[in-house]
Amino acid sequence: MGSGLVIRFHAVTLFPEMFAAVTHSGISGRALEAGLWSLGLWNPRDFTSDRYRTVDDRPYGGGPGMVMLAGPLDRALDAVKEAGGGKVIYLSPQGRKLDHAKVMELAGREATTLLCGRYEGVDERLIRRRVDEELSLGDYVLSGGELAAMAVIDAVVRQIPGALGGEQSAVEESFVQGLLDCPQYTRPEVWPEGEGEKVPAHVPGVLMSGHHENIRRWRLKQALGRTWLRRPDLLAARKLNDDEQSLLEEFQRECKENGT
Ligand code: 4GX
Repeated sequence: MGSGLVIRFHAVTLFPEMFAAVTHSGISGRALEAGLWSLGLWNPRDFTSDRYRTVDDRPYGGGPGMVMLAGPLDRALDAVKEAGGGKVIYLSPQGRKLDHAKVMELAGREATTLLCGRYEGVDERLIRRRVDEELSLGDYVLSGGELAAMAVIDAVVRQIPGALGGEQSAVEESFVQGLLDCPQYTRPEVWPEGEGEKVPAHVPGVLMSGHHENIRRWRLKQALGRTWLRRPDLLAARKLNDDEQSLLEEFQRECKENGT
């Protein structure tokens, strides 16, 4: 019986070795070792039968670059389907932009297949027949879908209960609350230290006070203020309670007073 919390990812990719970045390092690497998720890697080159193991060809109509052949990808996706691959997501700038809500949706699925394109993309007929969803990391061009697929994996895996160690919790993070994070500080308390001309900066006093309620309110105020300054679109999409509203107004008043 599955606990419902193990997520099976599959990636169809010409560069399976790139995925070591998520399987061998950091939070996702540890979560893989702990059995919280798995990754199946499928190379379309292994689904060719010609002597050159051809996976691409020149675009009809001319133009620069190469297009990935439908055939090898189709056979690779048949094999993934046989292994219970779930919905097929194609990473491309033509897709809907990935956001926290989509990450949570994927975290609720048992299996997801990530199709990684290289070159100028994939034959459109393969996309029409085999792709359920197209997702983009953002409005810029990567050299392939692999880095985008790994970003998806990383963002989803950290939502699996137990993936974040210790006291860390995915529900306390930025975007869950619909706000940017507050500033963070660590040692030393004054920095830089002993470098003559440079004016040293202090850690905000409230963080040194040990007054937990004041610290909580300062952090919330900073989060609200930074979201207002840098991502007004996020703030417009979020309701503020009375407490939050007055903290934001405090922040805005302080901005005016010190001219920032
Ligand atoms: N968010 N890339 C896809 C191949 C390609 C080229 C043209 C369709 C049309 C990307 C992104 C991204 C690079 C992945 C081009 N596909 N993926 N690849 N931005 O830039 O996800």
